Amino acid sequence: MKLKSVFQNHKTGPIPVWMMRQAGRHLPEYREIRKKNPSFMSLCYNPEIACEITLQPVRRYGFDAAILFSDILVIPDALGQKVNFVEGKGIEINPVTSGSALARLDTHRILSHLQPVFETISRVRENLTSETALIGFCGAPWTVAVYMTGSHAVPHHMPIRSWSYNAPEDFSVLISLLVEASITYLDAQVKAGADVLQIFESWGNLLPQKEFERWCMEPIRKIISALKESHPDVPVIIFSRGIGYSFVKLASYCLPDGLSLDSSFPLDFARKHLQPHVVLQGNLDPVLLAVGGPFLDKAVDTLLDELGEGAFIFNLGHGILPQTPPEHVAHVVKKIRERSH
Ligand code: 1CP
Repeated sequence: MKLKSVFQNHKTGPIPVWMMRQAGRHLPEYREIRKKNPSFMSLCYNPEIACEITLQPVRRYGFDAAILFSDILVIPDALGQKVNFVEGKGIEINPVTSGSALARLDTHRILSHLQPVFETISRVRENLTSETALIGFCGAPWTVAVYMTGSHAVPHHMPIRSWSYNAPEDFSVLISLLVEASITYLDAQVKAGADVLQIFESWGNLLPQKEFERWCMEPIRKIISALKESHPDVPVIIFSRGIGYSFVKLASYCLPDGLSLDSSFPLDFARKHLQPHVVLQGNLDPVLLAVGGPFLDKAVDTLLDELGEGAFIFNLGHGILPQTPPEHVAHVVKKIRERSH
């Protein structure tokens, strides 16, 4: 398995490629399924359809990894906080913003509620060749909490920011609960057949350093160290965006096997200071992938020149944009295959 061997050997070879949010809205075959299924959450809980959607980009592009079709918000949903995706509006969630509201969350339902997701993983694994990795995932506790508190749509993300400053002890109960839920969830994903795990800390950029350490780094460290005890051979990648040099601390404190860099991260620094210690993934600008043309080719070349000699997985700096023409994706995959075999 090309993608796993990058972690095992930590050396050059053919560069594996996959793309964040590869299974979803940029693909006409996904949009076709979505038209017939108005509820996004029920797609996540339908193993037959979720398996098909997971396989679609692998079939079309020959990626080296499939990423489970699901969402980071199945965790709040499993905890009993109803989550809805409303077309044109985004995420609707009944927010939790105080210690007393936490009593409404039920941590005992994680495994039973998410059974269909584990079933999807087993089905996907059965349908992939041994060459293709299956990536399981969850949101990091802070990022999931941003949505649980309804802060994603509020200026300055005030609900979560003020709760975590005003009542850190109360807020830490929510974070601890999410640490435990994430460990249970990821452990079950591995048992169902996930080969690699990725933790998405999409909102770590909101925090000053001390708060980043407390609410992002510490919880992620706990999750990774628990998983390493039961699954030492399953690589864990952390995706974070907009955190700059905090990536260095994140890597040395949380000990992930891989770091997924956002598009703003300087490649020369990454090569010199991160790549000797950890597999790097990223970080093509998703906007450039949507735009296409000679600048896209140039950026792919630069990325391969800078990071392609070390332990590297080609990816984007964030998810594929829905308007991305599939031909641009196919073109980039072809280019990488030509340069690295
Ligand atoms: O309308 C639709 O069809 C739903 C669109 C969609 C899809 C296809 C959402 C809603 N989620 C997903 C799938 C998804 N989400 C996957 C699996 C498929 C794949 O990656 O190919 C994964 C890994 C995610 C992860 C996810 N969901 C993150 C972390 C990564 C990131 O992009 O930063 C986050 C923050 C979410 C929340 C989410 N899910 C969906 C939306 C619209 C959002 C909000 C994003 C935002 O805050 O802007």
